[in-house]
Amino acid sequence: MKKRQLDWLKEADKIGHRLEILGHISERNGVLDRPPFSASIRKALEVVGSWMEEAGLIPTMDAFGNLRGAGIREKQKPALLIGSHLDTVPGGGRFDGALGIVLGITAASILRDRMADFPFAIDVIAFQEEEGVRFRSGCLGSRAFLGLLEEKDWELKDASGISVRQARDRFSIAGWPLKDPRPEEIFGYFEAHIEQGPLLETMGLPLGVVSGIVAQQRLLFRFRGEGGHAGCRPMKIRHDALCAAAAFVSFVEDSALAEPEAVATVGEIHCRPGAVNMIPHLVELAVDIRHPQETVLDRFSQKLQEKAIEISRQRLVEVEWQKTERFGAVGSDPNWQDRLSAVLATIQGEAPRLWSGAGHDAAVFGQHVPMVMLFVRCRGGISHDPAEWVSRDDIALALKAMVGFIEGFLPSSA
Ligand code: HGY
Ligand code: MN
Ligand code: MN
Repeated sequence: MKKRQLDWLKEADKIGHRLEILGHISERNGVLDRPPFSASIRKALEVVGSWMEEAGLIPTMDAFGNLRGAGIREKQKPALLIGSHLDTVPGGGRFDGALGIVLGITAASILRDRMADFPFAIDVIAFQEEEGVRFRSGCLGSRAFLGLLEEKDWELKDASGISVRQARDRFSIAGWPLKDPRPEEIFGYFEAHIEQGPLLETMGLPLGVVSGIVAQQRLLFRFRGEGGHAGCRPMKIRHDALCAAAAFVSFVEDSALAEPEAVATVGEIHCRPGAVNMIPHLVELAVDIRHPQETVLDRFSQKLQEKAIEISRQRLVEVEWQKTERFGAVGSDPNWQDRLSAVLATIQGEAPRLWSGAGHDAAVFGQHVPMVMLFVRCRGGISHDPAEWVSRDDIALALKAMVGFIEGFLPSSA
């Protein structure tokens, strides 16, 4: 079948327009905030579902609330899954997650009249939950898709005490059949995503091949001390939960600075009762730690837990914690890395291979099926911020790379 002459920049404009639309579908005006199982993600799924239909994909929702646009299949072929996530962090950018979904839909549309030539069908998936903000554990959507969620995951609760299961049970979308993904053969998983770091920009290159995704853990710590009047309680007899937590947070930072390639963040903290003239009696904080090697990360995690006990003993406060997430490091499929590198070499002359410090749904798939990610340069390496931005030219090149990667599986005769 003759290849259509493509105006990549025109396709990039359409993609940019769609990302603009999704960038305004949010729980709040003026800030992009699209949590899982929310009214805004329902709206976004409906919009993405209509784009899937325009591209000739058949949208279905699985029992978790992921939206799968199934490509045409003459006979039972495995599916090449192209996906990313539709949820966002609060105050995030419009490219994180959505770019990979809209690129996938566009690539499926471009290749739709050549589907018979491929050894697979092309399905595009929008995962309901990846960020791990609402329930403090990420990639719930892709883990559910692969049937990997455990009871403890379904029981994870958000800040208002709603569990994953309750949130899912209250969420449905009319119009699309609800069905669990059949344990059919998956040919592999491909995800295009912004780099969310500065490396490609520093190299002056638009695209990169992801060689692997770091190991990560998330832990929720609770320090319980004694409350009291800010004016009448002598310092010497206080058991201030926030001062204990502050000592712990400094230790987290110092430990990460001392451990090459480790990163650690305390991005969420809640202090009770939270009044200026009341001594804090309860502090809850969420810790995110990452490292390319799982064994190093486990040691690092153990060190933090031991420090929490030491601080609790010194300050006579109680401490408890729970591990809400634990991901091992995942390497991309070597052959798929080579395939994608060959495509990038034709587009930009070289194919840098980068480790991803960010977690992705690709890390879930990479433990079970061939997987590779395409990184796309983002201005200043900024992400998880409204200033997140990708140029029209780089979107065009990312689309070209995605289509080129998929076409690489065509029998040479086609
Ligand atoms: O946290 C992460 O790495 C991803 O953005 N969910
Ligand atoms: Mn992301
Ligand atoms: Mn993100």
